Amino acid sequence: APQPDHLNRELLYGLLDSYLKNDVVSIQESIVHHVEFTLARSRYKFDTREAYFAAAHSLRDRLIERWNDTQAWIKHKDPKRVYYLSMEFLMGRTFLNALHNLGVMQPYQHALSGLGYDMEKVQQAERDAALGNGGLGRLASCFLDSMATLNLPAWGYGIRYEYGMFRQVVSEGFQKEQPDYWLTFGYPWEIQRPHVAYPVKFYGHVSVHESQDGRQNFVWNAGEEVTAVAYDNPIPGFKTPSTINLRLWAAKPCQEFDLEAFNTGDYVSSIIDKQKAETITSVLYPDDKTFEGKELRLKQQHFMVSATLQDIVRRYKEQHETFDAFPEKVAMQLNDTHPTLGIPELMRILMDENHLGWTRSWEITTKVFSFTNHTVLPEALEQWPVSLVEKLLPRHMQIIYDINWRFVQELEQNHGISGDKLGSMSIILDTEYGKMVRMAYLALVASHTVNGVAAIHSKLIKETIFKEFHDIWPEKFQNKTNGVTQRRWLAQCNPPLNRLITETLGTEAWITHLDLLKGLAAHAEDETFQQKWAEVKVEAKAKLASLLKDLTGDDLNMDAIFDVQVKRIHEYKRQFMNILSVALRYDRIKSMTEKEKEEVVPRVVIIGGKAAPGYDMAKRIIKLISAVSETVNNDPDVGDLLKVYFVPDYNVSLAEVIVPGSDLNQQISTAGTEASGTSNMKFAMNGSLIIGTMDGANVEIAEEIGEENMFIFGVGAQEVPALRSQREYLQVDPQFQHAVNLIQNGHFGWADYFSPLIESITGSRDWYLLANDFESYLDAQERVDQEWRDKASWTRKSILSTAGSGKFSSDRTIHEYAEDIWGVEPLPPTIPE
Ligand code: C3B
Repeated sequence: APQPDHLNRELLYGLLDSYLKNDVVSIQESIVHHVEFTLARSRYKFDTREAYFAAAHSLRDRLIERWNDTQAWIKHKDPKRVYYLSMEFLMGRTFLNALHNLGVMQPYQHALSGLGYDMEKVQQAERDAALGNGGLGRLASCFLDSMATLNLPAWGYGIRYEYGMFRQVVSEGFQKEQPDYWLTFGYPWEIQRPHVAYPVKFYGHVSVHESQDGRQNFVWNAGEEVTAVAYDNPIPGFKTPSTINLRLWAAKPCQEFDLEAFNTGDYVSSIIDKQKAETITSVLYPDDKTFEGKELRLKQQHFMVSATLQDIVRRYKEQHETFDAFPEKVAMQLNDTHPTLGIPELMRILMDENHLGWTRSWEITTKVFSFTNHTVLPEALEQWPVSLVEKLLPRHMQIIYDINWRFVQELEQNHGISGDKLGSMSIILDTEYGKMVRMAYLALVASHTVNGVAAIHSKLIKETIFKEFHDIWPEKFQNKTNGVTQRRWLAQCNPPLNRLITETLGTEAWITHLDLLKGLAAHAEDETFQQKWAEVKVEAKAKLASLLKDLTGDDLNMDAIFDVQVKRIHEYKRQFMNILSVALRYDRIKSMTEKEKEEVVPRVVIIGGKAAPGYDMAKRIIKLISAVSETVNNDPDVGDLLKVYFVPDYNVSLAEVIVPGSDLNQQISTAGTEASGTSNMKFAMNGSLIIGTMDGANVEIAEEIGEENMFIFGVGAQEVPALRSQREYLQVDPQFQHAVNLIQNGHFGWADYFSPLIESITGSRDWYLLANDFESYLDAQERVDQEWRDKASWTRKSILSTAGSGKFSSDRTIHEYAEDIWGVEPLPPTIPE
């Protein structure tokens, strides 16, 4: 880029010598300035959405100055940096989070109300950035918040999808998917960087050239080239000026490549042809844990890691002459296997573009990557056909073969492994449909560390899917129990509880040191405190009730237990078991006398979540929930003793209302199937009691808050394999059979449509063991009702849930990653406030 002839430093520093002011008038000035000059609306007339955009731009200015200084400071200090590579970031809204983290909530509130705008409504004008499916993507976003707050020199890298997670519309009980074009009105939180752009190649062939020193040089002659353009999203830490970066890549047509094509006469077709490049980043794949071997998805993965690695290597080379220090300056975390192509890509960059030999390149590569596994479900494990990888990325396929060849040699020579076992550990799997690349094995071989996401899950991966690897490399395996950011999931989404906790502990230090919540336990028995706690819960319930009123027109019974299960719809998560028990509860109420009904504990059952568009069973489960809801909610015999709602389009912003407003939450996966779960942590923090199995992080939550303060039921993970093999001989519980009969007999209509569901839990087909766990589930539900009758006891448990949730801060998780895996240290920026 052209440089200025003469840089007048003194003048430049003088012009921008301090941070933007955060008094109410300065903020109002900046908002009105953006109304006039950024939005080009009249400052005398702008609506709530325009107020949001102007306020967002004003806040963005404040983020940018912190971002600039943080990045300059990190560059100056040149510490080891960590890069979090993820195909998903489920960010949700940014405005409120940035206000809180920058500590400017109050002045902005006053500034807006002074101008005539209500903060609550302004904030509602923001659309969610939903560039993720569920747990895995939301975890990545919580991690960014923690990395910034802990002052880590960290960046996130991902894709700027133009269509995020689809919008779910439920019509007549059926899920319909609608596109989420979230960028229509622009996204004020991103900064486009047209000059940060890299070519990304696809297809073509590899040629070999002999260099003068007799070395073979591999040259990839690509068949297609697109440009990756950076969009930066500043991520502010809480109570620190540290503002890190989430760099998302968008695909653009490449300008220089193949200019010849333009000169063949068909200029217009050439342009149109190039425009297709943009489709690479157009849409997020909405599959939650089912691997779909689509070529476009593989393109997305390579596109993301190729741009990212070019960026990381360029940044490193700006400050270093050789690659010697690369492993001391760079750590890369692979969020599941989705970015695993980064491994052969780094090898290619080091060998083919920087002329390092295989040995040096491999030594460097294996020191920088680490990888997280998020599921043991076999259908989720990525296996790409060799034929496809070879076609799309011919050079990478060669490198993967080479990696595998050396790995197999090592197994034979150093570990005495041969025969079938060699084949079972090979990165390349031979199947009847041809050869496949097992991405998890590639990631394992090249990473210095692999981790699971909760203690039970980390144990399981060592015993099952990665057993043979654990046998030879036990030291590679670690556990990093997930966490969530208490800033978003408690401090921001539940202001009344935030105030009560701060007032009780006498400090708001818990917002960065969540362990301090255990100080609440001392007040759990205190009646006046219990009273306050219950009032705060009622406030949060009222917000949830008003959301449901808007959706359905119904007024909720505020004395009812608000019983919530919100998460992606999946057979292993067993929403089906939940609705079966609801059907039974309904049937019981129906047969009661008026006198008996007086004893019933009222419930509002709330279920929400999206089904992958191609997941037929999950879609039928949604229809079943809707059918039960329809029958129950319109039955005058039931009144407000039982209501069932399916909340459409469950997303981050809805969760921020639903989680605080719940009394009870369901975490009822078959033991051994849910790697961790993270909503369980959010609910616990907000004083919602868990009914759940000993699965995922529930196990550690029980350790922290006490099993007696939860409603634990069901078989343990160790029993599951044996029970599965005996399914056909199971003596089915009569209540289970009765619930099944109700559905089968058309009590809720649609009997034929539900029959595949019924079949899926019958006899030997019942993979997720609904029949086995049902009796104990009902029993736990009975305990819930009993407990609710004793208000003081329930509230005590609610307090102890929050008090025991300190471990589940993503600050704790990130601290452990930084120490045990990345070897990066906090670098607090010294910026004048
Ligand atoms: C999820 C798992 O299903 C959850 O148990 C876990 O808490 C989160 O990841 C975060 O670790 N997961 C997901 O959302 N998508 C996948 N493809 C695999 C796991």
